Amino acid sequence: MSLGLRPLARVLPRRALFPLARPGEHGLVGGSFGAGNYRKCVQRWTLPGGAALSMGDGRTPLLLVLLLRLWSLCFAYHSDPADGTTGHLKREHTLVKPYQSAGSSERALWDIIGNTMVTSQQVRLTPDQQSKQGAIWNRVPCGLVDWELQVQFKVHGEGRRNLNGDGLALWYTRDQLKLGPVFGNAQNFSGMGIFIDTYYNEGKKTDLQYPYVSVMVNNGTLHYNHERDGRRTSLGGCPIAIRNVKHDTFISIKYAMQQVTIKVDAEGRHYWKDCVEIRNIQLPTGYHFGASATTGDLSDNHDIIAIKVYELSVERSEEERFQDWSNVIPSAELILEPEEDEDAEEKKKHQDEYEEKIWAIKFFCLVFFSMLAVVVLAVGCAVFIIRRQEENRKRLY
Ligand SMILES: [Ca+2]
Repeated sequence: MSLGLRPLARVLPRRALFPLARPGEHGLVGGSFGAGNYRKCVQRWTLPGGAALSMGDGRTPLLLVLLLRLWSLCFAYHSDPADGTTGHLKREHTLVKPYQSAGSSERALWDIIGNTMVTSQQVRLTPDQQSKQGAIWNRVPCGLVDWELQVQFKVHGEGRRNLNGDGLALWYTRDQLKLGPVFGNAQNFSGMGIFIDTYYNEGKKTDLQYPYVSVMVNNGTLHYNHERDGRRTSLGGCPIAIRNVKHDTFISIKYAMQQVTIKVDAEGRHYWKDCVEIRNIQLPTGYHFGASATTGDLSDNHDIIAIKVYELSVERSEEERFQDWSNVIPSAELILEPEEDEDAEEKKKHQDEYEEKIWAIKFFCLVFFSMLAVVVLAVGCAVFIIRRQEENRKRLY
């Protein structure tokens, strides 16, 4: 058996291979086999760059049998319903070059706020400058029950490694166009945020590698703690090396059958890599997709190159198909650390700061009064000596 570099298209539908073969067009539209399963299966049998393994000429029947067998194994292995069966691009939720759908006109599909700038090459959420924040929001509410959000982006800047910040966030939320401290969006949001955090605020207290992707689902009651990188409210995530790389980064967020599946292509190899899967997440229809970013003392350019949303078709029961999903309250299985712990830590921090200040005041008082005593003593001695000298002088006369 010889291993040659031949495309799988000989035995598989051309349409199915297209997602991997076209740079920048990851997982576009699946055929009857399903985009997700196709992608996984093709990945297992492709080399970097999209070349596939096959077994030479003149043995097509055997080749067919083996490949079909492998194909069936692949399907059996990836039978997770959350992968969906088809994916259809939804143009009303799509943002691509030259971004004619973004702006303030009545026909625009995307609104921009804050320091966001739209050029022909990217939507720059923030420039590489301190204290900036901006966002872009899809005006059209999403009526899809099962969907996939794919975002192509780039994070780059002049700052040295670990001297950059703060990152960007991708959103599926009820409210939009509100600037705030959560990567440029408002606190206590309702919906889901995917944070691509490029600076570790917790410092040495964290064992995570940054930049780090994390997921948060909120019903409006949770508070994102920026100082702790939102660890208390994070549902999971993965590290992702994205900053100052030559190629663009891709992230796929699938929401299907109440499961969120995140995959990333951060190495420029047109290859999805698993990041995290989180089950039992409830999200309603009718929310908005968006992206936001922020900078603080440290900064970066946070650029969105493209946003694409696909409708996923999954097997659902008759009841589910006619269910109204718009009233679902966002929820997830989040095991919160006791609030008191965070408060206690905060109180201890304040107590330590208070004690440090008191000690500094005491030290200052001690030094000041010591010096004052020395001066008074010196003056007293001087006066005493001068008087003695004067008395001696009078006695001599
Ligand atoms: Ca952070």
